[in-house]
Amino acid sequence: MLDLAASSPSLADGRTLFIDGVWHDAQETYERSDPAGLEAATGVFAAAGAEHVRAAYDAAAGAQPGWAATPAPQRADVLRRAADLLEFRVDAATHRLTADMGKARRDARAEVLRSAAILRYVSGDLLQPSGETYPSADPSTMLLTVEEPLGVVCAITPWNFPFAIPTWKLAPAIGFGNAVVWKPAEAASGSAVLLAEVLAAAGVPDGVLNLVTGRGRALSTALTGDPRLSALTFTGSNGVGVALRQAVADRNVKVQLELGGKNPAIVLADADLPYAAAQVVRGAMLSTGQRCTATSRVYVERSVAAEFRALVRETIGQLVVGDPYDEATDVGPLASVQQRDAVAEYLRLAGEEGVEVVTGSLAVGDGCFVAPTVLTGVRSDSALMLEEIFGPVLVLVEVDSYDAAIAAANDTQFGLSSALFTTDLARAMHFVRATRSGIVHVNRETAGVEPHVPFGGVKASSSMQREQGKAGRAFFTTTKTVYLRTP
Ligand code: UN1
Repeated sequence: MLDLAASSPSLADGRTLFIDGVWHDAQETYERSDPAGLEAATGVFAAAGAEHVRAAYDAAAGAQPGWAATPAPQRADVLRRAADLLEFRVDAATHRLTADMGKARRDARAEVLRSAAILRYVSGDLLQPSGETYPSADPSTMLLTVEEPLGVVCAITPWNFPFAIPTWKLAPAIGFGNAVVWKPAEAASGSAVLLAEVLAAAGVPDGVLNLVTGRGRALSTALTGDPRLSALTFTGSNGVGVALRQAVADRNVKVQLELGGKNPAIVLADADLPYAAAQVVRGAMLSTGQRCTATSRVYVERSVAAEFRALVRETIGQLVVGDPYDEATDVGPLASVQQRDAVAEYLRLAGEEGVEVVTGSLAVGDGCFVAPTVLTGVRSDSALMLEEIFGPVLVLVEVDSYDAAIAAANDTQFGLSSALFTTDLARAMHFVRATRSGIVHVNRETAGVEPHVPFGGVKASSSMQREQGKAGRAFFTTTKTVYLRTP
């Protein structure tokens, strides 16, 4: 187990590479500042080079066989201890998460606790049945399957869920006996250091988890090119995801990509409108809209559109936007200056296209703050309607019928999550079948997931290798078929 006193990471001097159980610095560093007040520095991080990535693969490849041979109940204990430790450090982790990318404190805390729940789920799953037995055509043969780890896994994780997404990749990857090389997004670096510290202190052996902080673009060849790589798991943009897949396409590397979304909600005239408005606003605006599951289009039946608009405006008016460290805040800043600029570009386009602002503003606020904004009168071929904005921006569309709504909702390159608000059971059942998305909610917001069920999308949203639950287990393992008999 790591001796924390002798070797602890430091955000002050950039000792943030965790390789083979030791914290290292690097010649190059990068600094991060607090998106809530850009002048405040939050840490200095080591910018790993290709040599660090190679050392991480060396460590992972060396440690993996011993870890795979460790009995599953023992691996389960390590993950359960990590859950306990993370809960014990929930305040520090929450603070780190907010400092990294500005998530409002309540949501940040809930995310840290979600990570603990994921660790506990995987810990429990490790004691569930593994493999199957089958009847054989040969009466002397026993025919069975055993589940085996893949080997060395590379995890590349985004900044929008600095704890939850890495945990739902690392927990099953490590739990089922793989070793990991982990590259988190720069804007999640502080949280990554804390999570790695927790996993090490819980007893993940040296070399089984290796953290390389740094700049993605500079490291991608080293991360994807290593011949010891067995599986690649990535959550982030479509552009990067597709490039990563191409980088490993001529080798047998298992690939799991969770990419963008443009998630629709449909509100029918028979829905509970105040409830629907509250759910749609949550789905669109919490986490400042920076979720691939965020609601970004809402289709409302014309007969209730005026009432629904008024309810949405009123609900958004009640959101507390501001200091993410304040327990009362609902919506914090965007995660970084780059993210603010990307969202500002869509707002500029909205101005150029002359769309109507239902509530909010087309101007960015101070620093990384953008007001929760609802637009209407957007053309169906506008980038605002087609592309993932990843900010607190919702497009509202009036439709004549349920049929028109579902056709429009499905008319997108993405297919992650979708929602229908209705009290008509027949419509709800139709929607569950007809919506083209990996996740469907009836009378619930599009965002939010539970750790024990599969997560992922269809079409451009995913490589269709689901994460979490049994699907996560299936991704991080492979099956060996055993024909067993005596001579
Ligand atoms: C959630 O909705 O709580 O990057 C999780 C994302 C998704 C996770 C969403 N992969 O936003």
